[in-house]
Amino acid sequence: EGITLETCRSIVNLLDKDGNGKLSLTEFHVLWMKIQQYQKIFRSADADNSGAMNSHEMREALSQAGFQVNNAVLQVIVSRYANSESSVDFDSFLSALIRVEMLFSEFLSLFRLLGRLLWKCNLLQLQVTLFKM
Ligand SMILES: [Ca+2]
Ligand SMILES: [Ca+2]
Repeated sequence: EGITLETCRSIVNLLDKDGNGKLSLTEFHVLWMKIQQYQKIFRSADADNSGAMNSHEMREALSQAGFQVNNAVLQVIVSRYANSESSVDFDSFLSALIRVEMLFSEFLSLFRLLGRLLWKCNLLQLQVTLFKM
């Protein structure tokens, strides 16, 4: 099964840690491991062996990949990536998981940034408090 150009682009965007637009050997290695991992998840979540994910199987796959999503999010993902028979083939599955992973990592880095900001605010607060004493 082939992988579309769009999937390739999202993969490169996600894994290009140094942002040079290319995948180094190390980055490529991460990609390879990821594809194998997702392939394993795809096979194990495909309960009826149809070679595609329905929304129920998709939820199982996402949870195996470590992403707990609610019904609303699941519906959005499935309607975005499913074909006319409401099933998600491997290529779309790969795009979907990579997209979800990107969103989660963006969310995490936002969270970390927020944490650092809060920490700085606390330090400032502490300095102000100490100064007043
Ligand atoms: Ca790179
Ligand atoms: Ca299936």
